[in-house]
Amino acid sequence: MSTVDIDAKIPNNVDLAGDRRLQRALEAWQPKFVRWWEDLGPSAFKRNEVYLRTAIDVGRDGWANFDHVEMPDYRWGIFLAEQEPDRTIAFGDHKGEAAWQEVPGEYRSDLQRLIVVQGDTEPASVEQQRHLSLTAPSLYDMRNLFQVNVEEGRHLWAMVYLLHRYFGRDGREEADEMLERHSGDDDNPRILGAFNEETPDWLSFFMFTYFTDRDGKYQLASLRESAFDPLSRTCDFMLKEEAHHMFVGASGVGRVVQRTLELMLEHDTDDVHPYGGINLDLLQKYINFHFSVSADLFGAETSTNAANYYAAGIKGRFQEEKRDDDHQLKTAYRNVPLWEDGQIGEREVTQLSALNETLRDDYIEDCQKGLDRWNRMLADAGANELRLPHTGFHRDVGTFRDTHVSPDGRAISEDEWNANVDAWLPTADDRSHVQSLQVGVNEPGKMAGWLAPPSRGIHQKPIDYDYVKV
Ligand code: BYC
Ligand code: FE
Ligand code: FE
Repeated sequence: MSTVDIDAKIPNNVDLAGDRRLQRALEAWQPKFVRWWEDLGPSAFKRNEVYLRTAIDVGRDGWANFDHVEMPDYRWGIFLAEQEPDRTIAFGDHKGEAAWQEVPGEYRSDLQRLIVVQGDTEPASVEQQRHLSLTAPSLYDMRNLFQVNVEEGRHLWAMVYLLHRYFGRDGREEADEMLERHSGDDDNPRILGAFNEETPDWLSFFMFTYFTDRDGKYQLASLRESAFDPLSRTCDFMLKEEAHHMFVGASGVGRVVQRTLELMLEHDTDDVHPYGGINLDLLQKYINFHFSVSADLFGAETSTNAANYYAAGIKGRFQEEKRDDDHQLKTAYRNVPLWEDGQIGEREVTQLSALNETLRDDYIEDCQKGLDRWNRMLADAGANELRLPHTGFHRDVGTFRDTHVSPDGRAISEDEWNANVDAWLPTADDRSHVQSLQVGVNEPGKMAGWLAPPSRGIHQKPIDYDYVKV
């Protein structure tokens, strides 16, 4: 059992006190993080008391504490899941060997790169969401936003710990650069595309937590399989926190669907914009946008990077150990989409080279579950269903880059694209309608008119609890 040092300057269960050099280095990074949070973290309600969950342990019974805290006093800590004794590598060329407690020299740069890419997304999302507290649809929602933000901050700590502990001077430099790149910055942007988009309103926030945090879930689950045990253990624990981020997205979009249906019924119309609601076709456009941008995060359909990571044992598949195959994938095949001569086709490749596509498939299946739930509400009301667009739609990475594919999966001409794009992706008018609904509602229990209240509160508290003391 690792012991938790909860009162340390940096709460941790990695025995920081036993490694003075590392402790000093991380304590020197801490004020830079705090300054970054002050400058680019939440821009309003910065010092209000928020009812937050704080990770304090990793055990099965009770890993979190709920209490009102001012966010700058949140205890960002370093927590790795318990070490599994005698853990062996589940896949790749080193399958069956003992998991690594240190970084093998030959995989050092690949591992560092994966950790940097993962780490970079965490503060990026906080930057993207920094102004949303001004327009929270309720105190319940504002609290959820802040919960997501502080935990993304902790996820940055998780990666920075690995960089400092295992990657020496290069790692320390990378840790500093995490706070120097900024979302949307022309000169020094975040690494992955979706993390440079804006999250300007709460509908975007719910879509982001539904679709983009879900990429996080799938990437973390693949990294949890890693032969590099400290990475595996840190991702394992991050996934616990991640579940709430998924919930915020799924329940948030669900509440919008519910409210839209109420308004449609009440006013006997599909056009609820005059009544302060969000039309289903606008919701569909937001889904099209956020799904396609998030699908890009999985990389190209075939990838030598991904094949190398897998063969090396540093990044596996979703639920690697539950799969019934050789866990090498060099002689197993699958089809991947291929754009060829203006048509959507397929080609057969080794599963090893198609790992990004396989993870994207798993992700898409998971995305569909929320739509199925929302569609049950819509079907009950006799309304049209919401759909995930075809994977080729509006893609910027992989075979569909620079092509035109309709949401229903037809290869189309540029003219057809231009004639329809306003019906498929949010327009400036759509965004300004959503913007017009963004009003901060800061009275306990009160909700903005464009979404339904949640079905229950957080941690058994009532919906009208003072989740943020204003
Ligand atoms: N934007 O070989 P390919 C989260 C680059 S989200 C820009 O297919 P690979 C969170 C790629 O780097 C989870 N560039 O790529 C969510 C490569 O460049 P080089 C984040 C892109 O390496 C919400 C080239 O294109 N974690 O936690 O197989 C809130 C060829 O591509 C993009 C991870 O991503 C893009 N979208 O796969 C908070 C896990 N896609 O080598 C947090 C770690 C590809 O030619 N990262 N490129 O220069 C990885 O596993 C891989 O880096 C990727 C890319 C899956 C992202
Ligand atoms: Fe995260
Ligand atoms: Fe997240």
